[in-house]
Amino acid sequence: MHCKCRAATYPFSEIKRLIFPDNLVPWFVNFADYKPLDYDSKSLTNKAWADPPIGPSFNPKWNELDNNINRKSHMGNYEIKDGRPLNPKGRTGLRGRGVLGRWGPNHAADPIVTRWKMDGNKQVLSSTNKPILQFCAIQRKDCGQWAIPGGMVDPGENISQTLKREFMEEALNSLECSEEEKKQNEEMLKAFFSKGTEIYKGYVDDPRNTDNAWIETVAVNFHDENSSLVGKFPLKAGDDAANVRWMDISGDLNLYACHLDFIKIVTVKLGANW
Ligand code: RP5
Ligand code: MG
Ligand code: MG
Repeated sequence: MHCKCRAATYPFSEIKRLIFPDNLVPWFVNFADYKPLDYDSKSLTNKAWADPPIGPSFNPKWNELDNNINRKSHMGNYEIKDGRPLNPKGRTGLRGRGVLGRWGPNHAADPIVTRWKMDGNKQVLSSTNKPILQFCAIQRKDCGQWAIPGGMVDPGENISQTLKREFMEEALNSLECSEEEKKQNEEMLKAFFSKGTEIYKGYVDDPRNTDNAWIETVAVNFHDENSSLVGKFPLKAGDDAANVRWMDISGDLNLYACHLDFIKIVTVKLGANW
């Protein structure tokens, strides 16, 4: 859960992370030669959703709700060193924020929308004799990997709003459909998104994480048992999703960040094939 964020090259850049052995990840282990690059993407400049650089004029309330920005970590209080929050999972080989807007935790939400693979009845995989579960998967525009249609929590938004908004934007293309269509979808999905099961809350092993900025998420499963609700919706990719489809779940899927870990928890809960 802390290795994709230590890959050699930082996403969308030529920036090279420092590569070092796993035993030197924890901050409490002395690593005198640890001198990683310090990188803030130019894409952060003057963006309303991004913090300013660390400096005398920037005094956020670390580990608290800072106005409408949630700077608390799901993993408890993070340390501050040289004025910067420290990644609670340890060293990543790169200082700064990379492309992440917030110093410290960047809060996301991940809607894991599932249905059974059906051919009249639940399809069972003969080798495991377990029913095949499908989840609504999107292909990310930024890296082409398949993923859960998750997204960042907007300032002042609560998690359940983010879960539904991101699903609608990325899997139903709500940003481009008519107001009428959007209202219909909202109505139909209201009941479905009001009953979810929290699957995971905490750190995400995201390739964009750094020593001073990282992604945390709340992953919630919304299951359509007889495909009578969202299971029969026409999916349409939108926003930062290039494609969308119902994907059969199995242990050998190659998904973005640590999304497969979250999906596995759902298969265990629902007794589905893995
Ligand atoms: C992942 O990035 C989270 O699990 C979530 O799926 C996603 C949020 O970032 P964007 O999709 O907004 O880039 O770490
Ligand atoms: Mg999004
Ligand atoms: Mg997203």
